[in-house]
Amino acid sequence: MNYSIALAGNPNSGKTTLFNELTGSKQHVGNWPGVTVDKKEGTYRKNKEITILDLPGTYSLSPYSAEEIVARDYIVKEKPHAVINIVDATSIERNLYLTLQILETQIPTVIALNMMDEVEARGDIIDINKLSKLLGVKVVPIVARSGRGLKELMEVAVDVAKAAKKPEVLDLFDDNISSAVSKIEELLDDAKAEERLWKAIKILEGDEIVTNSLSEPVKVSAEKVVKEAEKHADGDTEAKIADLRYQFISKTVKVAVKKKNTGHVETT
Ligand code: GDP
Ligand code: K
Ligand code: MG
Repeated sequence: MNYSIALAGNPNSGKTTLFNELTGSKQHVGNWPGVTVDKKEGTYRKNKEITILDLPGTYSLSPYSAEEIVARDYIVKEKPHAVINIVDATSIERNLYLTLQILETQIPTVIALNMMDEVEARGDIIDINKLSKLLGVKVVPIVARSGRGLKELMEVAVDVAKAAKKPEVLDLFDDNISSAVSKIEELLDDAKAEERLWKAIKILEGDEIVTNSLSEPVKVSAEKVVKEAEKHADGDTEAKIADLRYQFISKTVKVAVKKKNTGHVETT
């Protein structure tokens, strides 16, 4: 059985370093923005049946840049068997914003918590089990640059791909947004079951690509739900959803990350 596994993460999280380690290729590693706008493909050195894709680095799956559109189209349309979401462990808070959106796509996912060497050098402590529990997916600590943790990462990624294991749906929205998401999901009965959640959320965020892909009657009904939800979200459901994601991330980091230099848990 052949599996396709996509690497998705923020710019500079170490995607290309990981890609090179896994495939033995020598793609340019560096922090020029846009260096990986084209997705790159290779095969896993230890198992030629596994295709690895290095997606462009993004902070979100909104349709606001070429990188975001390439990454998200690959994830939601071509549907890899699994996504390895590479997270820079030295700035978990910022990186998890993309993570939450990847999880919303319901694609089987494992988190590769990269740069653990830097975390350890700083004396910070990350509770991997807690982080994994709160996010509802497996988290594997790695050092992409030295290869540490990559064997385990690939074992987990292949397991998740084989089992087609969908991530848990996280409880991060308030009643207003949750109920609007459910109502829009019901309207999307033509869409595949696993696509309804992320599409409903994107429609509530005012995503024009998703909204314009709807049939006219569904679009009209969905717009009514959005209007109603806006009334209870200070007129801006997109901002409200962003805010709720940040609140969830903030709580998660507070529970799972202990920074040495501040002497107390991270709060912002
Ligand atoms: P990309 O933008 O996600 O493709 O990230 P790159 O692979 O280009 O890496 C960005 C920077 O992080 C480079 O300087 C890498 O050498 C560095 N890097 C990648 N992985 C690690 C790691 O595990 N530890 C440390 N300390 N640095 C890393
Ligand atoms: K670095
Ligand atoms: Mg890169």
